[in-house]
Amino acid sequence: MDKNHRNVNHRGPAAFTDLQFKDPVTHAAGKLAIRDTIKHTFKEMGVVDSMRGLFTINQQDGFDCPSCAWPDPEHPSKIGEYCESGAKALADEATHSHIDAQFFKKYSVEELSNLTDFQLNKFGRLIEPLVLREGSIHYEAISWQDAFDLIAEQLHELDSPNEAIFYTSGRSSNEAAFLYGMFVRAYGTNNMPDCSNMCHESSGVALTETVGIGKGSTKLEDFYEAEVIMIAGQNPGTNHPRMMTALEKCKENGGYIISINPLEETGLVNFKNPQNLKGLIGGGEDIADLHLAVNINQDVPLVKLILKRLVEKDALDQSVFDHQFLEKYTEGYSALIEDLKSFDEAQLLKMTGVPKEKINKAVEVLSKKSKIIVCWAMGLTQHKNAVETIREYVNLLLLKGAIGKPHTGTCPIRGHSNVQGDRSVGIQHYVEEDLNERIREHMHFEPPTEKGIDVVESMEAMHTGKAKFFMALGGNFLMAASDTDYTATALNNCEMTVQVSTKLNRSHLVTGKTALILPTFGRSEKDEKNGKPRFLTMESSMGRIRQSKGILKPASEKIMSEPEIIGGLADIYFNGEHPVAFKEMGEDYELIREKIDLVAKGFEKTSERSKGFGYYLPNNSRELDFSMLPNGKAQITLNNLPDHQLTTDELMLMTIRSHDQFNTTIYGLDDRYRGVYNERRVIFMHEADIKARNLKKYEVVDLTTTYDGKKRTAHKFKVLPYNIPKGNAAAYFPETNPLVPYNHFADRSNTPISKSLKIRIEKTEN
Ligand SMILES: Nc1nc2c(c(=O)[nH]1)N[C@H]1C(S)=C(S)[C@@H](COP(=O)(O)OP(=O)(O)OC[C@H]3O[C@@H](n4cnc5c(=O)[nH]c(N)nc54)[C@H](O)[C@@H]3O)O[C@H]1N2
Ligand SMILES: Nc1nc2c(c(=O)[nH]1)N[C@H]1C(S)=C(S)[C@@H](COP(=O)(O)OP(=O)(O)OC[C@H]3O[C@@H](n4cnc5c(=O)[nH]c(N)nc54)[C@H](O)[C@@H]3O)O[C@H]1N2
Ligand SMILES: [Mo]
Repeated sequence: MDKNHRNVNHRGPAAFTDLQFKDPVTHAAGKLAIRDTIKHTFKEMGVVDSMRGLFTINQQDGFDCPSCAWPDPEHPSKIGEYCESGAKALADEATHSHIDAQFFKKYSVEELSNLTDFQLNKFGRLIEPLVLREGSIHYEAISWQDAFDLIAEQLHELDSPNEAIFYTSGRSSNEAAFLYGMFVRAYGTNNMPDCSNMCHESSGVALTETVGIGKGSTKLEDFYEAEVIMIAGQNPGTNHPRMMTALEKCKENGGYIISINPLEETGLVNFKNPQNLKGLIGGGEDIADLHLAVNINQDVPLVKLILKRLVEKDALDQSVFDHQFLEKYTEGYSALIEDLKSFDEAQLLKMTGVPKEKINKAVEVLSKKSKIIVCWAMGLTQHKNAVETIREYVNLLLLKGAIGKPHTGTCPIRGHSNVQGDRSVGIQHYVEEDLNERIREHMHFEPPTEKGIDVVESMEAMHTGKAKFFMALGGNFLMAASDTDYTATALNNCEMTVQVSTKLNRSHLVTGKTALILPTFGRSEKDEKNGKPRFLTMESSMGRIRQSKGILKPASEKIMSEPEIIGGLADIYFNGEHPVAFKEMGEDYELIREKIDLVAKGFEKTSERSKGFGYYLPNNSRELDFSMLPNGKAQITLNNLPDHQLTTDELMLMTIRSHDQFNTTIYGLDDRYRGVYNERRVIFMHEADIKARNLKKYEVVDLTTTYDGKKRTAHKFKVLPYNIPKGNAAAYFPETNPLVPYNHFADRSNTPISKSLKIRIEKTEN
């Protein structure tokens, strides 16, 4: 029973679904991907909508793929610029299954909470506004007007605007995010936690400190002729499949690809491009020329070792590093060279777990090449020392002069399709005085100047009762955030929780006293007002702004677009009396874009310039302008080694994504590339670690973590022997989130330590 007297199962059932485990697939994509794509979309959306949808994704006049943030090429493939993931995301949002108030009359939130996340998502699209009233266990229909009134009333009742929290997930458009950010500030708080706090926040912090901008510097074209691409802590075959085409082009041009990952992820090992004939009928090719199977969170020692060896080589004839570049654009070089001397090679090598010959090979390649790109994702960002880890990779790029020149650079691969755009238009919990100044000047109100709170701080604020209202523009906060039990209590403590959503998820079931669901359009849907089509804009992972126009019939006439929801709510909250014309802006996105151009940095003539494939936002690191940094120079940094002090019975666990999920949305139960079928409750372990614990393949175990003396348990996982370095383990998120302590996160970026959890394995009774 929760605080609100509802008997809701906030973790969902720990039930098995009949595992089958085969050899991992060695060929990513290819025919199987096409078969899976077609099967899935036809089933959910019917043949006609599927074909229309798939051929419009990422095309000039179409909609931006709702899946990942990989940028679109200027000459998209005529047979479709989408991948299996994008097609699944489309099928998931454009599904013909719908749920309305009748459905919730039949099923209480208590009953629904005993279903898995996979089952919840399967019910389909939310198609009318709903309210869960205090004391009730059934959602019921509510009009938009009454919903807005109820929320506005609650917001007026709070003692301070800082008792409210406004979360954003990265699928919103620039227009929705901008209007939301303005409403939240006009209301009076900077409490804008964002999914990027759990995602690439560490990249933002590390890059801002070293090169003066929290975004990457590469453009898509840079990939094609790069000499070396390092892919660290990222699984592109599953999570950014369209990146594979760019990697393939790089290889065709003679590029060398190094993967740095505890797992030999399929796709990096062998890839068949379904978008060309060779991929369909040929054998595919190895994308990674060299795989460094690093131990979890031992990237700093790995890069240090590589740097030490490069320093030795450079000392011979000064040909390895770009000394002119170092002199002109950077500071901290001598200090780094001095600092590197203090690390012992043998110790570094041992920490990495990588065979010496492989490191030699990496050093040899890197010593001779200068057009280098480093790509990374969650494998680097979700550790205690994530910021330092990314800074260490930046050191390598700076020493090689591999930034701000063609075919070089930093490339944090973003997750959600518009997570970067949301930030660019003002979703942030921290205060930037120049942004506030532009808000005063162009929006004509006084924005709050007190720093707001991020995701982990929000969890704590709700848990301790400091915050009482939670609203989410998309996402699934309960399942995405760390420490599921703690987060559930935090949400239960709220007076009101409000979710602007497309699909049902557990955050609709684990709520405050009163809860609202405000259903909204998906990206693929035609967004019209008075018969006139409207478009939205997004920013790709590489900083390009483009238009997105849906084409499919909306799921219901009762849903509203995100900007309209925000505009409508703000209008009612302010009783139509605010210098920002919220309602009009929510209905006419041109009005929003006019303001974005004035208020958000780098945006200009967006309505016009975002046509086709749009325009790039300015990026100082691309231009080698480091004037905002100390002494106007890019910063070479000194970083410490990680220190986990694992005991002999502990393993290091990373919580990763399967092939059939998009974050907390579970599309299916297979992880085809890793050979796992029909089950998610598995733990990948090294044979020796299984043996050492007297366990057997498929044996059922509990996973536990103990931080600050508090033991946390995630129940029932089947043991799978896997090709993973000894001492390391992997299991899927979000089933493992109850293990992540809410108060352990990356230094300075506050990103939960979801990729390096010290766990113990306990045998279960059954
Ligand atoms: N289909 C699909 N696409 C997605 C998503 C999805 O869930 N499904 N999610 C989207 C989002 S929001 C994001 S942020 C991205 C996530 O994209 P990824 O970051 O690729 O996702 P993860 O599954 O978390 O994978 C992390 C990878 O890092 C490796 N790794 C873990 N720890 C370490 C380490 O310490 N060092 C190194 N070198 N490697 C490590 C893991 O083995 C794994 O291959 O994908 C986006 N795209
Ligand atoms: N242990 C562990 N935890 C993690 C991670 C990890 O690797 N390990 N990864 C973290 C990362 S990288 C991220 S980004 C977060 C993700 O955190 P979130 O962004 O909060 O979660 P999602 O699962 O992407 O959100 C899915 C929900 O968004 C809603 N939705 C989908 N499309 C739309 C839309 O167009 N508009 C609106 N309004 N709603 C929509 C649907 O209702 C759907 O159920 O999770 C983080 N949590
Ligand atoms: Mo993410």
